[in-house]
Amino acid sequence: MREGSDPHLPGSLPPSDPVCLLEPDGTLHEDPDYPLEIDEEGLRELYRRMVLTRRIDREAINLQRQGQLALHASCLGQEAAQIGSAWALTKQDWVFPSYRELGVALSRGIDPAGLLHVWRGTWHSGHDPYDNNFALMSIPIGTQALHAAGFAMGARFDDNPVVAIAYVGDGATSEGDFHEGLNFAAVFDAPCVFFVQNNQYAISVPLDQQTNAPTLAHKAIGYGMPGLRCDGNDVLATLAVTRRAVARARAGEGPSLVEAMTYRMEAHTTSDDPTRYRSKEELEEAARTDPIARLKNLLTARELLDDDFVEGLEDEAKAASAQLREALYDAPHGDPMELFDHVYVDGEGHFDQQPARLRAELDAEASNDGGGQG
Ligand SMILES: Cc1ncc(C[n+]2csc(CCOP(=O)(O)OP(=O)(O)O)c2C)c(N)n1
Repeated sequence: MREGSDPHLPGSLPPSDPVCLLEPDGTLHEDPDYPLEIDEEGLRELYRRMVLTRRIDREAINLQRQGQLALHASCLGQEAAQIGSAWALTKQDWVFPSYRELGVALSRGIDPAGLLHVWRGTWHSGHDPYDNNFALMSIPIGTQALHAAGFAMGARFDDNPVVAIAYVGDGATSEGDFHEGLNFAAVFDAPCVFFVQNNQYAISVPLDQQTNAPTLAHKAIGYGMPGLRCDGNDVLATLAVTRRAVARARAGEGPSLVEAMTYRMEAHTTSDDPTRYRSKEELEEAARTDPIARLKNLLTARELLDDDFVEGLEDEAKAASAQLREALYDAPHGDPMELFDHVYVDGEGHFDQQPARLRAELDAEASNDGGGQG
C-alpha cells in the first residue's frame, strides 16, 4: 500500500501493483489487509469450479466447431477472476454478466446448457434470472454497469442489504454507459461493485490503445469511489479484494471498482483469429501465469489433491461435458412466440400488434415449407 494513502477510500490512488497472494509457483503470502478466510475444503472447491469451467468452456468451443453453436466467447485464462469474485458474493446478491462469464454462471448454479442455447440461437435466455440472481447475458458492451447501478440504487431505496456486481471487460471502460453507471452508483452510494476483467484486449485492440489512464482502476478516482486492483489470475487475491469491495457496498459505504489483471488465452470469440494481432511468444508468456496451474501448485504442496478427489473431478468433468452435448446436439428451436413473454412484468404491455404479426409470419413460413415438400 502507498504510504498515507488507503486505496479502500474514495479519492485515493489505486495501488500500482495489483494485490497478489498466490504466486505462480504456489507460494502463499500473508497480507493483513486481505485475510484469506477460506479453509482447505474451500480451496478444493475453488479448484473444482475452475477445472469444471475450463472443461465446459472447451466443450462449448468443440460444439461450435461441430456446427452445433453459432458462436462461443471463451473465458479460458479468466477462471480465477470469475470464480474468485463470485465466491465473494452471497446467494442474495445479484450478478449482471456480459457474454464471457461462464465461470461466474457455474458458480451461481446455472445450467451451462441454458446459456449455450443462446449461442445456438434456439432460446432467448435459457435461464430464469430470479432462480439464481443472475441477470441475462448482456451483449452490448458496458450496459452491465447501468443495470447493476440501477438495481443497486433500488436496493438502497428499499433498504435491502443486497449487493449488485457488474462484470465488464477493459474495453467496456471506454463506453459512455460505463461512465454513467459508475457516476450514478457513486452519487447514490449504491451497493455496487464494478468488476473489470482486464484481459488485455477489446477484440483486437490492446489495452495501451484503449486508454491514457495509468490503470483502469484510476478511473474510479473521477467518480469518487475506491479503485482496487488484484492479480486476476490469482483466485485468492481476487476473492479477498472483491470481498472488501462487497463488504463496503453492503455496509452502505457505496460502490467500488475492482480491476482484475488477467489474460484472455483463447480467441475473442470463435469467429476471431487472434494470430492477426498477438504473437505466439506473448501467448506462451501468458500461459506461465495460468490460474489453474497456480492453485494446483498450492493444493499439491498441501497434499490436498489426493487420487480420489482428482479422479472424482475428472469423472464429474466428463459427465458435465456429456450432459452438455446431449442437451445441445441437434436441439430443436424454442417457441419464437416466447419472445414477448418476459419483456413486461404485467403480460403483453404495449405489444398490441407484434405477437399477432409474428404468429402470422410463422404460420406463413410453415405453410410455405409444407408447400415446398409436397
Ligand atoms: C455497445 C457495443 N459496441 C460494440 C460492440 C461490439 N463488441 C463486441 S465485444 C467488443 C469488445 C469488448 O471488449 P472488452 O470490454 O474488453 O471485453 P472482452 O470481450 O475482452 O471480455 C466489442 C467492441 C458491442 N457488443 N456493444
